[in-house]
Amino acid sequence: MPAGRFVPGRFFAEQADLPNWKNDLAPRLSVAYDLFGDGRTAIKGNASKYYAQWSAGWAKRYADSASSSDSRSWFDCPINAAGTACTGAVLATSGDNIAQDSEIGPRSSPTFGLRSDRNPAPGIERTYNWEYSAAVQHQLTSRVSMSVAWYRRIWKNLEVSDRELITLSDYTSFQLPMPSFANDADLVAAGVLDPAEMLTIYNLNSAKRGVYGAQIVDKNSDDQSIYDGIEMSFSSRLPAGGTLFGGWTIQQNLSVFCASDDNPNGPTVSDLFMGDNVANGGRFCDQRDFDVPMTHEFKLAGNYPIPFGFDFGAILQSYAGRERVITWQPAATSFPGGRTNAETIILTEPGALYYPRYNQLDLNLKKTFRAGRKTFTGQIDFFNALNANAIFTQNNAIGASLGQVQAILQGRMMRLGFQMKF
Ligand SMILES: [Ca+2]
Ligand SMILES: [Ca+2]
Repeated sequence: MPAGRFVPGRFFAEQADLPNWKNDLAPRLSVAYDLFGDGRTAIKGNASKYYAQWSAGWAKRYADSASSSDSRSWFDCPINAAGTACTGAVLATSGDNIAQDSEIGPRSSPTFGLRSDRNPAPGIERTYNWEYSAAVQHQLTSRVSMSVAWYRRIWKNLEVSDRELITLSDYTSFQLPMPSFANDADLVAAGVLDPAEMLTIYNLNSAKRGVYGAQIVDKNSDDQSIYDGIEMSFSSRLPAGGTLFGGWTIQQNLSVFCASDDNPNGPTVSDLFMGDNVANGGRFCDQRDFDVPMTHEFKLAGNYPIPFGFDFGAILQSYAGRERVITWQPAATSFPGGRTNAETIILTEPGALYYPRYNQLDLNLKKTFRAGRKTFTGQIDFFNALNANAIFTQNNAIGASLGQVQAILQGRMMRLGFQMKF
């Protein structure tokens, strides 16, 4: 590419084997067996391997050609060295609505236009998971069947970005008291944080400041993400053409993200299940060491024909609230000797705090009628018919906005539908 106004000419050589994943065979094995030979009881088993799905994103992380943006100040006048105001000199180019080079402030980042110093480790393998399941299905009567299923999913070869020039020994610890969370009544009432606790915080030694962003290598690690679930359900055909279905799911996902030695504060990262905040390193990195409860989810759904050709349907769902992870960024002034990096500290233990359980009832009424070869269906739905208002997310960062509600269950909503088939 030829030179532009702000950058010199560019040439990017081919980067081969990015990635070079060989033999990515993903076996899927399933069995089903008719236990008594009468077609009424089936046992099923499954073991399947799934690789992380990537398109161009993986290669893009390491591509030599990178795009970046920069903000420059421009006042249509000769700019001072700091790039904050006019120098006071008035030239013929001042006020001409053209941004001459002498009018543009300095670039804001010394790494502008450069790719990040991040590379894959030689021989890095693709992240995958194994999923196992076992199920029993049984037909109780001619109208009712039930099933019990167990699921387990384990991730392997998880990638960790290692700052190779940074280890835990590059940090110095100090203590700070638990910050005030008195402005969040829910959090106070939950009693999961000890207002008297002294927290150990780590500050990166300032000599390492310059290399914190350098020599980042993505490696396979022993980190784990383990999901277990049990699902019980029944389905039945009611007399007169109705159906009824019910399910109960008990599940738990545990993250074990302890491989990183880059930050003993345990910064937040998304888990591989719901994307909730979990610790990457630090004292909460192994969720198996904490009392993380199983969560329960219930569903009941049915539909039933009622007089005048109407069909009535209802779905009742009950979900456990997601985990609430309270974080804190200690002020720069509280770091002895000056803060090197801003640090986000997770305050709540894994499994300690959850949003409230929420229930949702959806109703619908449907009528189908025919005229000649055409079929018409009219339908009215009420989503969240009870207008429940459960809290989905709150501000979880210590500060003036802690506890502020950010999202709730969508309010009651009616939908009218009409369908014609011909
Ligand atoms: Ca100008
Ligand atoms: Ca490291």
